[in-house]
Amino acid sequence: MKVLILGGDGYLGWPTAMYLSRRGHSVAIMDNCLKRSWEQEVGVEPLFPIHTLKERLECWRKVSGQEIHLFAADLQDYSAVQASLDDFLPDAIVHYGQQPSAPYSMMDRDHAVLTQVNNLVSTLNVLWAIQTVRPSCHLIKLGTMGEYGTPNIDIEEGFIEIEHKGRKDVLPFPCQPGSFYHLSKVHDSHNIRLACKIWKLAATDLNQGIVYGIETDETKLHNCLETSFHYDEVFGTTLNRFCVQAVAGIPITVYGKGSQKRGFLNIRDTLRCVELAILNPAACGEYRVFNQFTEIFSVSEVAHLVADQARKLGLKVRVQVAENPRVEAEQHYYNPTHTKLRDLGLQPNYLSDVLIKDMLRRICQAQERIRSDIIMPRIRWDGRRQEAGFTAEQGTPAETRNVPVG
Ligand code: USQ
Repeated sequence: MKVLILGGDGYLGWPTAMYLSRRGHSVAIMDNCLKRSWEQEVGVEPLFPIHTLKERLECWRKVSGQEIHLFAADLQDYSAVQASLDDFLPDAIVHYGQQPSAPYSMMDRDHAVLTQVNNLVSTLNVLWAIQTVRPSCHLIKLGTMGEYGTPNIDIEEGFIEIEHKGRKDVLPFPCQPGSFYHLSKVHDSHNIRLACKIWKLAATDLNQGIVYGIETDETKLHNCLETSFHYDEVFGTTLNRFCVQAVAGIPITVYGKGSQKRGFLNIRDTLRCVELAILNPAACGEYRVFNQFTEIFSVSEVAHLVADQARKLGLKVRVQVAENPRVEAEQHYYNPTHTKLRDLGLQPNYLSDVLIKDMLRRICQAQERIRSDIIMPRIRWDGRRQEAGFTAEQGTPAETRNVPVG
């Protein structure tokens, strides 16, 4: 199949491109490396050095013998999007090409606006380009479990049957997202659903949980193929951040009570879920939603799972409750359905002690690159300035960092 990956330079987009290329699909990437400029803007960088996209593609050609074509285009540039689709004529588009960070979207007005304009315009451009150039193309859009928020009822996969005043209907599941980033994904979902209805497009919205992991079978083939693993407060997410904190000797930052529950999945399962969606496309005119995660943990459970394994490696580690920079429910009911990808054949790679230990060992190899100044949270959801301060202590200086044994 011909698959176009939007945002193919990112943490998930790049491994997905290689994974599909290795399985015989004809793969192209569209990316203008905007994410790298956002990283520079906020002064952060991935833990492992990341090569330029051109170098990555060249390395992939040498290592695998496969070609991944690059469209170096901005998704906000409609004529470039349309021209790329016209040139490549994809059977499926996997859309990761968005501003992916909730904290970034909450920094201030400008970042909230940038996030929503960038994310909404990119998706609208993709929808219009599909409708104009390639209406048979299946859109696979990365949404988020954060679209639903944390309601006091079970979360369904996209839709819920409601009985109201004696009448019944199946309606989109109510969304109560907690950041301008998560809200951008809700707006996207509405736009995609409308496009499927009026233009008979086919789309799958993958409402993904928190992804963890450093490696896939393809990133391991050469150090030039590694993916951009973040641990900073802006682009890093829970489990990945906690592993780096454990190695750096910085107390693991559990925000608030730590009873916030979320769906998690291994980066390898993200690739498999996307593949399953591609191989089992939505029908013409169908908008469907899959909840894409494999396990539920509270933030505090994740912190302790990481701390236990870190201690077994001889690392000195402490789990510390930090003042919560976010405005979110810290104690809540959470029982989302997630059967559709399992029904298509997903066999999850569950979080294991071995996997956490492997992550910690791998991070230890890059210990000297860990910057403790980019870990502690400064972006507040309540709009107050960062000077208001947080109670968790700052990281230890480099010379007193953790030294692993074994
Ligand atoms: N948290 C901590 N300590 C930290 C970082 C986060 O306790 O050092 C807590 C947060 O307060 C929150 C939870 O962990 O309750 C999740 O935060 P996160 O930063 O791991 O993830 P989030 O900002 O929600 O967003 C991430 C991805 C996003 C994806 C989403 C799935 O960046 O792209 O859509 O996870 S979900 O969380 O299910 O909405």
